Amino acid sequence: MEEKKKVEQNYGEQQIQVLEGLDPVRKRPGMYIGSTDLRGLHHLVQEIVDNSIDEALSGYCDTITVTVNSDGSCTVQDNGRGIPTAMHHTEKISAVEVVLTKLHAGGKFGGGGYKISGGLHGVGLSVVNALSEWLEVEVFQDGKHFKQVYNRGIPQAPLKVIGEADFTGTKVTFYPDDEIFESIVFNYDTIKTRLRELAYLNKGLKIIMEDKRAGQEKKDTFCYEGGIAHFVEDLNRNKDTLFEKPFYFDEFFGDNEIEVAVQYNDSYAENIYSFANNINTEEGGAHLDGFKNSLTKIINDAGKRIGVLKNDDKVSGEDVREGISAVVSVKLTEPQFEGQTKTKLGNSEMRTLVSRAMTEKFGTFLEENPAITKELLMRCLTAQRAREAARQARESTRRKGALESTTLPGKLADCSEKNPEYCEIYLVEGDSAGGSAKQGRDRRFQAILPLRGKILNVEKVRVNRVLENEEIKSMITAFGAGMLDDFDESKLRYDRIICMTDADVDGSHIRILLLTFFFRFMRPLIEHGHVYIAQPPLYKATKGKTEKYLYSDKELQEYLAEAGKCDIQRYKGLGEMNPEQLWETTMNPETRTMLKVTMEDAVEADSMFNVLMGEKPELRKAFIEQNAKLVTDLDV
Ligand code: 28F
Repeated sequence: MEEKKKVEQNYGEQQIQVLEGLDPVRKRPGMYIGSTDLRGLHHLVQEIVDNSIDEALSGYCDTITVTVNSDGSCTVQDNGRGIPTAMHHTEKISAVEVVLTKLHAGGKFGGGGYKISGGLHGVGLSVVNALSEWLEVEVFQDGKHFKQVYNRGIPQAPLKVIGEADFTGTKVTFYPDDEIFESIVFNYDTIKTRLRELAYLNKGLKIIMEDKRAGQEKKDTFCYEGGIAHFVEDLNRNKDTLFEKPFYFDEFFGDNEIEVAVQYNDSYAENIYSFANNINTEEGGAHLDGFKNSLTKIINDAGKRIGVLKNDDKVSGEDVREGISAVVSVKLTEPQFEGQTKTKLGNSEMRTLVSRAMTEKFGTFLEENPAITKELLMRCLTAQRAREAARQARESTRRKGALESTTLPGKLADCSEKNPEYCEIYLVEGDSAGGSAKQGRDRRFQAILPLRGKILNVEKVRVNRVLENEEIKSMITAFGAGMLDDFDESKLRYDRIICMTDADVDGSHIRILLLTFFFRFMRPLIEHGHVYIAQPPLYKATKGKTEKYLYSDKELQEYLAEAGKCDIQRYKGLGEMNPEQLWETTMNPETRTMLKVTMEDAVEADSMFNVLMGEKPELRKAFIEQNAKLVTDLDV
């Protein structure tokens, strides 16, 4: 145990600190990977990819490939140096085996080794090994091809040379243990989203992802020479922007790297993502504070300089961030992660460093671009005025009690049950379907709120306009939980909010507008799984006395193949169903199918909302046609 740390340029095998075996991981998987649901499953991939990323951060690897194989296993390969293969001097096993069978083995915890490392997950290969039915590790090093196989963390033989190699790297293939995980089916898009993000965050790194499972073969390659500047361009990809190319810098202070990209767009939303050592610091921290503080200061200083701000005039942080898309990414040797979810960067020196870099670079950028500076300040002043108007609007609505649950909207048909846990509310497109739903429902626990026509696109207007909208007001009142900063989930009057719209393009559009509204104004609703999408049938097949409802074209084909010629009615809208039919097909909890709306992560969701809501109709159309992205878990 007692090993002296040697200061070396490279790892020697002796730098591994041997801790304990893998039993604890199998006993308490949650402690190591958070959970054993789909999130935990994908964590395994993340763990392995993290190792490759570490190798890339050290400058030895420029390509990572992730493959979901046809047998459902997953392979990650990099072209780094390969895990050291030599014998470990005390353990009498190869260094590879130490890394794969000992908890905490490796430099991340030893203080030596890699300069920069994620460190949040950090537990690495051995944890994945422990939680895999089988795992194969291959190392390509010194002209040789090494391989070793494990079952549930137990080596089946020592590391062996099985051939030659004219390249270097590490390859890990694993099959998750179905005794541990609820599901062992990888989701391509979940992995892809994270890999794309990693490619943005590590400019020049090439990440290839491939799905080889039968019927869903696909391949994506991510490599961004522009790094997070490209990230910001993509966040703004279908919006008008204030400057043509994102403002961007990449600065080193000793071992610390600070990268910032900023570009304003024509929306009113604030989209700033911060990362430390490739980890999304959702709770922010010193680097984000440094960025925000300096941004406000630099813009105020510039305003004074060009004479737009006089005397004590000032624009606030919120004003300068209206319409901003920005990414702040720092890499540092000893990150301190704090906060509830350990996603808040604690290293206070980062506040000063980011601030200093910003003042120098963004300050200069504004000095060199007077036209942009002027426009930016004009926007900030408009934002300031609008914010004041919005505040007044909010206050007056609040005073009038319009947003309080005491005055429920007239068109709401509420349920009789008062315990929110049992209650659900259907948001129904159109008055006629609303009428059917009111008659068909179980009024004890189902409330109906009919919505007329198009819902306001909340991305395009400021908050005071949002609050003037009747449909939105009635939703806020009916839900009873307020919105934005005042949103209080504990006051929610319904556990389930169910969007019931027609199965046509208009219906999809309304649904998306609703989801955008929830996303922007009541995000916890989506985060905590309160939002659902009703699934009305598309067809009714009648043959003699039997009637069958069919929910997709596929079901229709299958039914026709079986039942032969029968009478098919196609439902164009909910309004075509009578109350009993609507209950039977779509609202009866015993028989209905609903889709639960979840969010993979804020980045993905937000860029999607941009696609949906931006100016480019072709993107929106493509989305509406696919439509399924937002809607992942099938909940019957
Ligand atoms: C598919 C997953 O795991 N790649 C890795 C390396 C490279 C080194 C290393 C890894 C040695 C003693 C910890 C090589 N040469 N991909 C990966 N590539 N680990 S994992 O060293 C691990 C340390 O304990 C490596 C010189 N230094 C480091």
